Amino acid sequence: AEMHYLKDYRPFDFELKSTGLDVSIHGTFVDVTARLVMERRQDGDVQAPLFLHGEDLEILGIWLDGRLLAPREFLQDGQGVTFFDVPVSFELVTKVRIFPDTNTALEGLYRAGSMLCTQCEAEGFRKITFYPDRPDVMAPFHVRIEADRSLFPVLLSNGNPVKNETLPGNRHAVCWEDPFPKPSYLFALVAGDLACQKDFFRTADGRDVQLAIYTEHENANQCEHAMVSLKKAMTWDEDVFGLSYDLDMYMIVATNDFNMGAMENKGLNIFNSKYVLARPETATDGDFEGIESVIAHEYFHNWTGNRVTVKNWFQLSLKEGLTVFRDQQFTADMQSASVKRIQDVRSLRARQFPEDAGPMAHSVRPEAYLEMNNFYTATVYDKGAELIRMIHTLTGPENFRSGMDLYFARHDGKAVTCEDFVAAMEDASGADLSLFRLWYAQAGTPVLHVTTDWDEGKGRLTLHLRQDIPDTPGQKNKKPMVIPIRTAFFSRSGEQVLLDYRGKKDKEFLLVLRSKEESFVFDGVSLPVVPSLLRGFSAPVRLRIPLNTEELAVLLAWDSDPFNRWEAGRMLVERTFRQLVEDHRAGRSMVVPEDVIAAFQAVLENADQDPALAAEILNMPSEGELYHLLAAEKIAVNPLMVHEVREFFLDALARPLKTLWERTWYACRTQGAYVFRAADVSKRRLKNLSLFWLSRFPDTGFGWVERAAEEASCMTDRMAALQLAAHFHEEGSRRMLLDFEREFAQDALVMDKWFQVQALSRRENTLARVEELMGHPLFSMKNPNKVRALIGAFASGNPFRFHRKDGAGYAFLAERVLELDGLNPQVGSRMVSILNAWKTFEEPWRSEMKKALMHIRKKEGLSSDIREVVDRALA
Ligand code: HT7
Ligand code: ZN
Repeated sequence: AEMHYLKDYRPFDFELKSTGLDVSIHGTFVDVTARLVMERRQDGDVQAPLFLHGEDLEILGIWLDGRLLAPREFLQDGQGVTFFDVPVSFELVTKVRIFPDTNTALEGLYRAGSMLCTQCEAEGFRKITFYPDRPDVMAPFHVRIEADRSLFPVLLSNGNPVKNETLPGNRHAVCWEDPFPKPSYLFALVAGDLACQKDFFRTADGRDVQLAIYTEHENANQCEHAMVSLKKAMTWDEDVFGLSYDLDMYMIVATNDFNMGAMENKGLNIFNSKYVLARPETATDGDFEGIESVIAHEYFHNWTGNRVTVKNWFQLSLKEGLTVFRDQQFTADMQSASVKRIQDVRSLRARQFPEDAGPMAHSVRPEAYLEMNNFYTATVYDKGAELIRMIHTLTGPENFRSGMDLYFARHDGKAVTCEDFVAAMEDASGADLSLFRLWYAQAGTPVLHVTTDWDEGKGRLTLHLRQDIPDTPGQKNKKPMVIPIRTAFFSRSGEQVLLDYRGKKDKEFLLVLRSKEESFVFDGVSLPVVPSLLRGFSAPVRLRIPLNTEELAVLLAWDSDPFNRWEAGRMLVERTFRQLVEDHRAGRSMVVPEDVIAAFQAVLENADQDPALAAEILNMPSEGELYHLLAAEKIAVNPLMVHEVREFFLDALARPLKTLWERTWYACRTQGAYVFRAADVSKRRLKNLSLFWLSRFPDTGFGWVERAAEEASCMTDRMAALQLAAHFHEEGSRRMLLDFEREFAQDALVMDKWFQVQALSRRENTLARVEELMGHPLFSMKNPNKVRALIGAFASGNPFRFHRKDGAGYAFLAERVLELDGLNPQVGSRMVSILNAWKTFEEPWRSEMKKALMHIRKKEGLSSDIREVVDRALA
């Protein structure tokens, strides 16, 4: 593999008129015949040779306009095949053999249990056949699949089925036609013995669309929630964006072997079964939420991604940022908007901010990549969604909708760029987004410094704003960005006050910072006020504003923006934590101030007003989140110290609130059958948060966990209790874990949870237990869900036990990464990224992490996926 640069982008010199695929499935191999009708583009390089991508393909024959080519008539290398002499218009037929059974990378065509399925994004189609495997080459597809009828009764591809054939030797074939021209990354094929759940959806203009969810037979009864979610998503996209589905069939296939969450192949989504299968006895509220949002995300791609696709992979955020924004809005409408926003921002800070501050930092529209699979990142997805959200804020909802309409009117059926999207928004809204475009090009999280000046005599308040954008690898001295800042003010007694800004009286303002520094002046401020800035997290920046405990307590209790209530709680916790860290380092005794405790006590006392929000506010930052907090302030992370200080802080907060937590636990017990609905979800969250706090008390803690486990009647409650039990002594958890294992040994997804709770245990011997569990008959390094459940959960979800001072956690991870390098580099690369933050740690952790990275780098023939990450981490 070689580096790819955005600046080198050139359109393809040929036009692909149509693609015909004939896929013949046999015992250990699959033969793929591709029929490509092509024409040289007159506006291109008329001398250019024809290059088709192709990797790991065994050539059986190549025909140009019906003539079998001799091997000297083309040139094959590791990347593909080149033809130096092709006519202006021609038909090229290639026949190749591939081996899905040995494809452990799960990219291209691979075996997943008893079925065969594909994953082509980003550059996997080239492992199926020779092809211009780039998203700006689109064609209508005609696909014929042939296989043994008993082993593979179900044969699926994109579009509509047009023909069935019965063949000799118990074989059969099905033909599929996809009338919408598409790039190769949206191709899909599935063959297997699958159960099918059917339903239908009537579109706004009265067409009936057949909906079908395919699973293994034993899971056929677990698709209802996915089906309901799909219909909700279809309705929502019609209501909110006026977008209807376009084919006669919408199919979803669930597989246990999948590298990511799901894939939006045209008309035939392929899903990690984790995001399809659910019932109350086996799935948690989190699982139900995940399914609803991923089903919606993939469905929304039909317009933002498929009908309008990307010109090249540098534009990935064009479809991903926009589709994440759409799925976020959908979930906000279906569930609780404030909780959704809080959770998304929390995840942005935990995943994207560190990425933006680390060795893999890249802009939302990256400039270069070695391995495209490494750029399916929090930056492209989640920061990309924040950019769309800022455009939404800057233009307003109606203009945003007009911008979307214009975007589709201009670009339907085309492969376009992020710039095309911004231009459509600009043209439809009349807003000037010229400076805003920098967000797509500049990496790094801006720091927004705010100071206030109150002239009591004049009744005038001035906000001084300044932005600093940190240097990132390859980018220095950046230009100021456009930062939309939703702003309001509160009196000390919690009233939102009416102020005068540029002659206009209002209770909320949208301030837009466009330069490095700017001051905003408000009049009519006769009493002291508390500013509430960046409401709803209106820009992905780090806000630095000196508010004292009293002011934060006002916002925590009274802010009319639920997000900023939560944010005030966070600021309070973070400030207290930093103070405790300083005390700890200076050898002073640590004290949690009474007014901090009182502020949180008030939240708990009033929890019944908004249980969902209270649960978010009272859910304290994890150790991992605290590492990031320190790293952002350039304080080297000492995992032992973070653990000790956090435990001290939690104890100090738990003690005075004990009876309140007991009351809350009882008050949140729900009666009746499990229903996945917002009100019940938030009660269960608050109940299980109570249990978390109650479990901390040394003498009574385990009793609470046992009681909760006994009366748990849905998986949400069972997992909450089991996770807490797993932190206790061997005797405490062994019995529960054994019972759980016996009950669910047959259910792969539930067993993932079983592996995960043990990997997340705070017990001292967790690393040894994780190593032991690798030998469990149900564990497999070849299954990404298992790797994530055990190794991923341990290394990224259990920082205290992973970051051992002796480096044993890192050495363990390094060996797993080397193993994955030979099996599944995509998953291996995600695992090794956990070490990217090594420079933010204190010694000896820092050197031990570096040592693990160097050990990995020593391996010869390292995959491009892992090499790119390791090289950048060590650069
Ligand atoms: N667009 C899909 C991305 C995806 C993917 C990328 C690389 C390797 C495997 C993959 N599986 C799915 C998923 C999405 O964003 O909807
Ligand atoms: Zn997506």
